[in-house]
Parts: sequence; structure tokens; C-alpha cells
Amino acid sequence: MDNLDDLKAELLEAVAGAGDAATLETARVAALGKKGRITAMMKTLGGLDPVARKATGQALNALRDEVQGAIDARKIDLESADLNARLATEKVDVTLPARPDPMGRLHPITQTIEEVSAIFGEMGFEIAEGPDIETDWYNFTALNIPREHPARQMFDTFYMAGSADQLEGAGAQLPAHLHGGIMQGGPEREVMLLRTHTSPVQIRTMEKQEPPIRILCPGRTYRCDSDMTHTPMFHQFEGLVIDEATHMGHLKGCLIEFCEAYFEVEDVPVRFRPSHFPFTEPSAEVDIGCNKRDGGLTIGHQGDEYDDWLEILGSGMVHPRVIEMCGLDPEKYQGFAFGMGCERIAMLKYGIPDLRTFFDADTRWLKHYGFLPLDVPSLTGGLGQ
Ligand code: 2NL
Repeated sequence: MDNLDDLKAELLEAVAGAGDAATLETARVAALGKKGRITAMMKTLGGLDPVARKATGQALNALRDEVQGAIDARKIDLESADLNARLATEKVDVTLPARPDPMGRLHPITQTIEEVSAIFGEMGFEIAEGPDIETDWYNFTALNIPREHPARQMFDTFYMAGSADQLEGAGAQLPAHLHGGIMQGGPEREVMLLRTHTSPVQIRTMEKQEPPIRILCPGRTYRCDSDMTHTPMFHQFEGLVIDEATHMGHLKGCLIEFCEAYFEVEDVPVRFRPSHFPFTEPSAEVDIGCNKRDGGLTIGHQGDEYDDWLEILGSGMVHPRVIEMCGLDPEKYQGFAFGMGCERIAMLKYGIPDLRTFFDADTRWLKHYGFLPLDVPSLTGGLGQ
């Protein structure tokens, strides 16, 4: 038995001292391989008397298991050391400036944000931005979206972890897949979510700025929805004008001007179709005339003809209760607001057929649909090719 202890110490030392996978394998073969030390001793068991055979056999099995265990553990140590060494040398510094790549392109979303900003900038709008993570108050309550409104159901809003519990704790009924029903209450000022539109930016502006207000709010928005025509994150523009005598005529003029400038067609047929949003009254969706003959899509009329309507944006006169909830006097101030999907208007203008390709990070797609960074869109220099 003494020499088994010596052997064990010797073999374990060889395993512990192995500095790489090859040396460890050599140590394994020397101990447990076909001609290994332990294997050789196993072979001598047959010549022992039954009592000695049992005791020595058990001791050898234990030794074999212990050495195998040490080998396995050492192997994991070596592998993770290896990985750490690789991670240390193969570091990528994502903060480095991009190489001056002549093939670099602006994403169509960036281009569209710049084009739309140029158009409204020319009309005297300022760009306003705000946080992607919002409170229930700014995203819903201040917009006159009543608690029983479908937009509030959890299925299309991403709530922050814990916020759903808060709603439930306050006696809220959660939607079917979470607990049934529609949200019935909650501490709106504390519940956190990912904004489902950029309207909270406008609410925040009205709270802190006296009219006249003329802002355009581009940005990321989030909805718990994912299929052919919906992605969980998408981009929106919303616009807001508040002053003492703003009326529906201003809304119409502003949005017709936008459609003509953005699609670069004169006298585009524009239709204001009555609609409903909780935050505007009256509300109208804006359609433009287009031609879908021959399976194609041409915005505006070809000659005198257009055969279909395309929905471009939603709009309306800001609901007096929204103005009031922002701390402004609805008797004194009124205005209009509008909202549109950035991907949607980019797809229409640039003939991009599939929404999901916007987020594939495919350089071939970007090369095809992207824009040269020095072609800055402007109304005088042209908006886009
Ligand atoms: C759509 C419709 C719209 C608004 C957004 C708005 C914002 C404030 C007050 C009132 Cl703070 N309204 N935004 C108004 C009408 C329509 O968006 O179809 N968006 C993609």
C-alpha cells in the first residue's frame, strides 16, 4: 500500500504540473493508458490471493478514479486559461474610429431621419429628443389614453421587470396571458416601460416650454410585436405645433407640404380621412394618391391618373385634455400633432420590400439601399436619389 501512496503522489504531481493539453495527455497515458502504471498494476491482480486481490483491487480502482478526476479538472483549468489568454489577445476595441472605407453607407433610417428633419427644419421646427425608457404617465396617461384602452394592454408594451408586479400590487388586472383582463389601475408615475411612440418627448416639451412650440421628435420606439410587418423596435417621427391660434388649416398645409417635399412630386393627391386617436380631436389619417398598375408602385399621378391611396401618417388637433395635463391652458393654446413610421415611409420612397431587412446588419443590403455619407439631404441640393 505504501508504494500505492507514492504512486498516487507521483501521478497527481504529473497531472498538476502539466502546463498544456499535450503534456496532460502524456501524463494520462503514463497513468491510465494501455501500458500505463495503474493499468499495469491492475493486470497483476489475477496473481494475488483472493483477500489481497479484493483489497488491492479496491485501492487501485480508487486510485484510478482519483487520477481520472484530477485529469478532468486539470483539463477544464487549462481550457479556461486558454480561452482567457485568447480573449486577452483577441480584444476588439469597438471605440476605435471606423477605417476610412469608401464603401461606407448611411443606413436608410439615418437618411430618412435626415431628410424629414431637413423638411420640417425648413418650416421652422426644432428637433426634440427624450428617453427611450419612460414612465406610464408620459407614455399613456398624459396622452389621454384611458386605462381601459387596448394600447395599454401588456401585449404590445414592454414593461420593465418589476413594473408589472407594481401594477398588479396596485390592484391592476393584467391582460389575458399574464392574468386576464385589461389593466385597471396603477401608480402611473413610477411604472417604467419602453416608449411605444415618441409622444412622451412632446409631453415633456409642453411641460417645460411656453408656446409657441414647433418640434419634430424622431426616435426609437418599441412594441412587443414581431412578424413580417412588425419588429419589436422601430422608428417614428412625431411632430407638434402649439400656439394661440393654430388650426386645422395649418395642419393640412404643413402635411401637404411635407408629402410633396418628401416624395419629391408636385401636386401629389392628398386625402385627409377622418380617424380616431385618444390624444387628438378631430383626428385624420393622411393618404397620398399612387399608381399600382403593372404590379409596381408610383407615388403621385402618372399623367392624370392614380388608382389607389397609400396611408402615410396619422394626425389631428391636440386634445384639450392633453394640453391641460401638460400644465397649459387649453382655452388659450391649441395645436396639431402628427405621427408616422420611419421604416414605412423609407420603404415607400426607396422601394424596400421587406421591413425585417432593416435590422439584418447585412453589408450587401446596405451597399444596395444605403446612402453616401457626403450626400447630405437638403431641399436645395436634393433629398435622396
Ligand atoms: C400614427 C399616428 C399620431 C400624434 C401621433 C400626438 C402627440 C401629442 C399630442 C397629440 Cl403629445 N398627438 N401625436 C397625433 C396623431 C397621430 O400618430 O399613425 N403614427 C404612426
